[in-house]
Amino acid sequence: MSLFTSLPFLLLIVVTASWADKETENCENIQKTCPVIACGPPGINGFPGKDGRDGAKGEKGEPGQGLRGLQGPPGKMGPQGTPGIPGIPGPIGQKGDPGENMDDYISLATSERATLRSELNQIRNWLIFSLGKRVGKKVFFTNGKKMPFNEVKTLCARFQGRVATPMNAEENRAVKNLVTAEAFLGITDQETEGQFVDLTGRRVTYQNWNDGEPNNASPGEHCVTLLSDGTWNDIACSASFLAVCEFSI
Ligand code: FUC
Ligand code: CA
Repeated sequence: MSLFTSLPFLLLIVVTASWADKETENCENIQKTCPVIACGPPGINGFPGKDGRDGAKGEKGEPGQGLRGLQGPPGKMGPQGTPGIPGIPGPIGQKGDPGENMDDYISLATSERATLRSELNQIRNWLIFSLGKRVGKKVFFTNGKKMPFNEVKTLCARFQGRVATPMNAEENRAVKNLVTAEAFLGITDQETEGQFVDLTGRRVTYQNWNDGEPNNASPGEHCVTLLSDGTWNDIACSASFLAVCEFSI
């Protein structure tokens, strides 16, 4: 039992003893005044009384002498702070390399275009040399196939050309020199018998008929072929002859 907790108990003993002495004294005094009352031995001490009320709070004690505890883990990160004020502008940089001139691009593109045009011309010449005949801005080609007139029209159109239509003796000679068989020309009198027109509907100004032609032999001859000697004959459009196309260059 600590001194603090035993203090009330000791205090009680002292008070009780004091009280017992007073009783004895009183009794002796009474005995002196009253002979009838006899004095007995002092009674035994009573039980300790209840704990007293808590005393006033004491002064704060000195810091303890024990070992300091380990440092705890870091706390959670705090909220983001407000942005700082902008920094001062940096120094002016060094002068950059000179920009590429648009004129350089244009001259390069022009040069490349000229090269491509030259190469294209070369390829075209190879084609004409080996396969075609050229007269001015017109070139004639044949695929060597025979077919009815309408199929020749369709074939030439598919290749962005037209059925060969000689406009003069030179062109007529070019077609004659190209072919080795009778070939359709792009000339007909389908609209009006005897009026031969090209496939745009224009009356032809150059004609080179064989003797006795056109004779519109039965049952009707509304197309035209180039014969092996270069003269022309009117013939049925449903018959099959060589396909020759012309192209503008
Ligand atoms: C002549 C031509 C005809 C046909 C016939 C076989 O009469 O005029 O078009 O070619 O020959
Ligand atoms: Ca004929």
